[in-house]
Amino acid sequence: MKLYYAPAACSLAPHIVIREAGLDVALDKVTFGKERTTESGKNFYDINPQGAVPSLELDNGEVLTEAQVLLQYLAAQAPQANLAPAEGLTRWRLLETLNFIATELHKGISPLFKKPTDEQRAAVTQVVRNRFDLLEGKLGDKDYLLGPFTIADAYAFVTLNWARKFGIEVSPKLQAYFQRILARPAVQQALREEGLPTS
Ligand SMILES: N[C@@H](CCC(=O)N[C@@H](CS)C(=O)NCC(=O)O)C(=O)O
Repeated sequence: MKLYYAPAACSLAPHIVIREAGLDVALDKVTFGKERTTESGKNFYDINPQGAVPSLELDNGEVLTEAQVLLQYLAAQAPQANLAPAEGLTRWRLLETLNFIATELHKGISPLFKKPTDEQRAAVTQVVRNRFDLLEGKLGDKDYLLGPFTIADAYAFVTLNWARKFGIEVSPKLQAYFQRILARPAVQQALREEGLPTS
Protein backbone atom coordinates (compact mmCIF):
# COMPACT_ATOMS: atom_id res chain seq x y z
CA MET A 1 0.00 0.00 0.00
CA LYS A 2 1.03 3.58 -0.51
CA LEU A 3 -0.31 6.71 1.22
CA TYR A 4 -0.28 9.97 -0.73
CA TYR A 5 0.05 12.80 1.77
CA ALA A 6 0.93 16.46 2.18
CA PRO A 7 2.71 17.57 5.36
CA ALA A 8 0.30 18.51 8.19
CA ALA A 9 -2.75 18.03 5.94
CA CYS A 10 -5.64 15.76 6.92
CA SER A 11 -3.54 12.90 5.53
CA LEU A 12 -1.56 13.11 8.78
CA ALA A 13 -4.44 11.22 10.44
CA PRO A 14 -4.13 8.03 8.34
CA HIS A 15 -0.35 8.40 8.55
CA ILE A 16 -0.60 8.30 12.37
CA VAL A 17 -2.89 5.28 12.17
CA ILE A 18 -0.41 3.47 9.90
CA ARG A 19 2.28 3.94 12.56
CA GLU A 20 -0.05 3.09 15.47
CA ALA A 21 -1.06 -0.11 13.68
CA GLY A 22 2.46 -1.03 12.58
CA LEU A 23 1.33 -1.38 8.95
CA ASP A 24 3.77 -1.62 6.08
CA VAL A 25 2.69 1.33 3.93
CA ALA A 26 4.93 3.44 1.69
CA LEU A 27 4.60 7.24 1.66
CA ASP A 28 4.54 9.53 -1.36
CA LYS A 29 4.50 13.27 -0.76
CA VAL A 30 2.22 15.43 -2.92
CA THR A 31 3.22 18.98 -3.76
CA PHE A 32 0.28 21.36 -4.18
CA GLY A 33 0.90 23.91 -6.88
CA LYS A 34 -0.45 24.69 -10.28
CA GLU A 35 0.41 21.12 -11.07
CA ARG A 36 0.16 18.37 -8.49
CA THR A 37 3.10 16.07 -8.59
CA THR A 38 4.25 13.41 -6.19
CA GLU A 39 7.74 12.91 -4.86
CA SER A 40 7.95 9.72 -6.94
CA GLY A 41 7.28 11.78 -10.08
CA LYS A 42 3.59 11.02 -10.73
CA ASN A 43 0.85 13.38 -11.78
CA PHE A 44 -1.34 13.20 -8.67
CA TYR A 45 -4.52 13.82 -10.68
CA ASP A 46 -3.91 10.41 -12.26
CA ILE A 47 -4.11 8.90 -8.78
CA ASN A 48 -7.04 10.97 -7.50
CA PRO A 49 -8.91 13.14 -10.03
CA GLN A 50 -9.96 15.44 -7.15
CA GLY A 51 -6.30 16.11 -6.43
CA ALA A 52 -6.93 15.78 -2.69
CA VAL A 53 -4.95 13.96 -0.04
CA PRO A 54 -5.23 11.51 1.62
CA SER A 55 -5.34 8.85 -1.07
CA LEU A 56 -4.42 5.25 -0.41
CA GLU A 57 -3.18 3.04 -3.23
CA LEU A 58 -3.88 -0.59 -2.48
CA ASP A 59 -1.62 -3.43 -3.52
CA ASN A 60 -3.96 -4.29 -6.42
CA GLY A 61 -3.63 -0.74 -7.78
CA GLU A 62 -7.06 0.47 -6.65
CA VAL A 63 -7.15 3.83 -4.93
CA LEU A 64 -9.29 4.62 -1.90
CA THR A 65 -10.05 8.21 -0.93
CA GLU A 66 -11.87 10.10 1.87
CA ALA A 67 -10.06 10.41 5.17
CA GLN A 68 -12.80 8.78 7.25
CA VAL A 69 -12.84 5.74 4.98
CA LEU A 70 -9.08 5.39 4.92
CA LEU A 71 -8.94 5.54 8.71
CA GLN A 72 -11.46 2.71 8.98
CA TYR A 73 -9.82 0.67 6.23
CA LEU A 74 -6.39 0.95 7.85
CA ALA A 75 -7.74 0.07 11.30
CA ALA A 76 -9.39 -3.01 9.79
CA GLN A 77 -6.02 -4.19 8.44
CA ALA A 78 -4.69 -4.44 12.01
CA PRO A 79 -7.59 -5.47 14.26
CA GLN A 80 -5.11 -6.44 16.99
CA ALA A 81 -4.21 -2.75 17.41
CA ASN A 82 -7.79 -1.99 18.56
CA LEU A 83 -7.97 1.36 16.81
CA ALA A 84 -11.65 1.14 15.85
CA PRO A 85 -14.26 -0.58 18.03
CA ALA A 86 -16.13 -2.99 15.78
CA GLU A 87 -19.19 -3.78 17.85
CA GLY A 88 -21.87 -2.33 20.06
CA LEU A 89 -22.90 1.26 20.52
CA THR A 90 -19.23 2.31 20.66
CA ARG A 91 -18.99 1.42 16.97
CA TRP A 92 -21.74 3.92 16.18
CA ARG A 93 -20.19 6.50 18.51
CA LEU A 94 -16.97 6.11 16.53
CA LEU A 95 -18.74 6.75 13.22
CA GLU A 96 -20.63 9.67 14.74
CA THR A 97 -17.38 11.18 16.01
CA LEU A 98 -15.54 10.68 12.72
CA ASN A 99 -18.35 12.35 10.82
CA PHE A 100 -18.42 15.23 13.31
CA ILE A 101 -14.68 15.77 12.92
CA ALA A 102 -14.87 15.55 9.11
CA THR A 103 -17.83 17.82 8.55
CA GLU A 104 -17.69 20.26 11.47
CA LEU A 105 -13.97 20.56 12.27
CA HIS A 106 -12.02 19.50 9.17
CA LYS A 107 -14.32 21.28 6.71
CA GLY A 108 -15.04 24.00 9.26
CA ILE A 109 -11.38 25.02 9.49
CA SER A 110 -10.52 24.43 5.79
CA PRO A 111 -11.48 27.97 4.63
CA LEU A 112 -8.59 29.35 6.71
CA PHE A 113 -6.15 27.72 4.28
CA LYS A 114 -7.61 29.79 1.43
CA LYS A 115 -6.47 33.30 2.35
CA PRO A 116 -9.76 34.50 3.92
CA THR A 117 -10.59 38.15 4.53
CA ASP A 118 -10.46 39.30 8.17
CA GLU A 119 -14.24 39.13 8.28
CA GLN A 120 -14.31 35.58 6.92
CA ARG A 121 -11.58 34.54 9.35
CA ALA A 122 -13.53 35.93 12.30
CA ALA A 123 -16.72 34.17 11.22
CA VAL A 124 -14.97 30.82 10.69
CA THR A 125 -13.13 31.12 14.01
CA GLN A 126 -16.33 31.80 15.90
CA VAL A 127 -18.04 28.69 14.53
CA VAL A 128 -14.97 26.50 14.94
CA ARG A 129 -14.53 27.55 18.58
CA ASN A 130 -18.04 26.35 19.24
CA ARG A 131 -17.28 23.04 17.48
CA PHE A 132 -14.17 22.57 19.64
CA ASP A 133 -16.35 23.17 22.71
CA LEU A 134 -18.60 20.39 21.44
CA LEU A 135 -15.54 18.17 20.94
CA GLU A 136 -14.59 18.85 24.55
CA GLY A 137 -18.06 17.71 25.56
CA LYS A 138 -17.53 14.45 23.66
CA LEU A 139 -14.15 13.97 25.37
CA GLY A 140 -15.62 14.51 28.83
CA ASP A 141 -13.26 13.20 31.50
CA LYS A 142 -11.84 10.44 29.31
CA ASP A 143 -8.24 10.37 28.04
CA TYR A 144 -9.43 9.90 24.46
CA LEU A 145 -12.72 10.48 22.67
CA LEU A 146 -14.01 6.92 23.05
CA GLY A 147 -11.96 5.93 26.10
CA PRO A 148 -8.97 4.14 24.59
CA PHE A 149 -7.07 5.77 21.68
CA THR A 150 -8.84 5.27 18.33
CA ILE A 151 -8.71 6.54 14.77
CA ALA A 152 -11.02 9.40 15.84
CA ASP A 153 -8.24 10.79 18.05
CA ALA A 154 -5.77 10.74 15.16
CA TYR A 155 -8.24 12.79 13.12
CA ALA A 156 -9.07 15.18 15.98
CA PHE A 157 -5.33 15.71 16.52
CA VAL A 158 -4.96 17.04 12.98
CA THR A 159 -7.71 19.62 13.52
CA LEU A 160 -6.23 20.70 16.87
CA ASN A 161 -2.87 21.07 15.15
CA TRP A 162 -4.54 23.39 12.64
CA ALA A 163 -6.15 25.32 15.50
CA ARG A 164 -2.68 25.90 16.88
CA LYS A 165 -1.38 26.98 13.45
CA PHE A 166 -4.20 29.50 13.00
CA GLY A 167 -4.18 30.76 16.59
CA ILE A 168 -7.65 29.44 17.44
CA GLU A 169 -7.79 29.23 21.21
CA VAL A 170 -8.96 25.93 22.67
CA SER A 171 -9.70 25.05 26.29
CA PRO A 172 -7.02 23.76 28.71
CA LYS A 173 -8.72 20.36 28.59
CA LEU A 174 -8.35 20.17 24.80
CA GLN A 175 -4.78 21.45 25.04
CA ALA A 176 -3.98 18.60 27.45
CA TYR A 177 -5.74 16.14 25.10
CA PHE A 178 -3.62 17.45 22.19
CA GLN A 179 -0.41 17.02 24.22
CA ARG A 180 -1.44 13.49 25.23
CA ILE A 181 -1.77 12.49 21.57
CA LEU A 182 1.38 14.40 20.59
CA ALA A 183 3.39 12.38 23.12
CA ARG A 184 2.48 9.04 21.54
CA PRO A 185 5.51 7.43 19.83
CA ALA A 186 3.53 6.70 16.65
CA VAL A 187 2.48 10.36 16.42
CA GLN A 188 6.05 11.53 16.97
CA GLN A 189 7.21 9.19 14.20
CA ALA A 190 4.57 10.41 11.75
CA LEU A 191 5.41 14.06 12.49
CA ARG A 192 9.13 13.40 11.95
CA GLU A 193 8.42 11.59 8.69
CA GLU A 194 6.45 14.59 7.44
CA GLY A 195 9.20 17.00 8.50
CA LEU A 196 6.96 18.65 11.11
CA PRO A 197 7.73 19.95 14.62
CA THR A 198 7.36 17.26 17.28
CA SER A 199 6.51 19.58 20.18
N1 LIG B 1 -13.33 14.82 1.12
C1 LIG B 1 -11.91 14.64 1.30
C2 LIG B 1 -11.28 16.01 1.41
C3 LIG B 1 -9.82 15.92 1.69
C4 LIG B 1 -9.18 17.30 1.78
O1 LIG B 1 -9.86 18.29 2.07
N2 LIG B 1 -7.88 17.33 1.56
C5 LIG B 1 -7.15 18.58 1.53
C6 LIG B 1 -5.98 18.55 2.50
S1 LIG B 1 -6.53 18.49 4.21
C7 LIG B 1 -6.59 18.76 0.14
O2 LIG B 1 -6.03 17.85 -0.42
N3 LIG B 1 -6.77 19.96 -0.38
C8 LIG B 1 -6.29 20.31 -1.68
C9 LIG B 1 -7.40 20.53 -2.62
O3 LIG B 1 -8.52 20.02 -2.39
O4 LIG B 1 -7.17 21.19 -3.62
C10 LIG B 1 -11.63 13.80 2.54
O5 LIG B 1 -12.43 13.87 3.50
O6 LIG B 1 -10.62 13.10 2.59
